[in-house]
Amino acid sequence: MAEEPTQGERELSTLLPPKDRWWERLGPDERRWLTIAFVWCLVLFSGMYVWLAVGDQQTPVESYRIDPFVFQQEVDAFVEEHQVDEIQGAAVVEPPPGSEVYLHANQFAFRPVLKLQKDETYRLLVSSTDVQHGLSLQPTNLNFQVLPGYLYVIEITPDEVGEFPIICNEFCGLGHHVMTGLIVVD
Ligand SMILES: [Cu+2]
Repeated sequence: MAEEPTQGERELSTLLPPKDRWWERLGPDERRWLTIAFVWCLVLFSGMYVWLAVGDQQTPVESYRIDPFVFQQEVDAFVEEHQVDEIQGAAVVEPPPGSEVYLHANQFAFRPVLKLQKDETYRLLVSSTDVQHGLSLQPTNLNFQVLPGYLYVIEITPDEVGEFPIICNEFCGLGHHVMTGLIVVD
């Protein structure tokens, strides 16, 4: 019969490292899958830099601080100067090609409706005058945060003719689900 370890021996055994190899070696399957997962991590990680260089998906955006009141006044002046039509109460604006165009996000619409020319580069000046909104241009995958107090200048060059709805993709209140806008490219 083995002797019971004494109290002293038992205490000492918790302070010393366990003897020999106490873990089990990875099996071949585990080793294979870990290798695959690790290599895949490296592929995805380097993919970020590859797409940055060749993906052509970085939209140039500048941002500035702006007083919401000033932005509202600039939008009003812009609409007054270039309005050409009206759709369901919303002003339709046709700014000169290559100019600065305003887009105002406000509960619960993006104003005005913009008529742009294909292959012309515009500076899209976007801001909000109440709460945070999300500008999502459909069906392209362009998404921007729109915060009050900040002016975002997004350089866009429409390369397709058509109607491009804008939807708000940041919950902004009870009317969020009806918050839309429109860009028409001729
Ligand atoms: Cu919203």
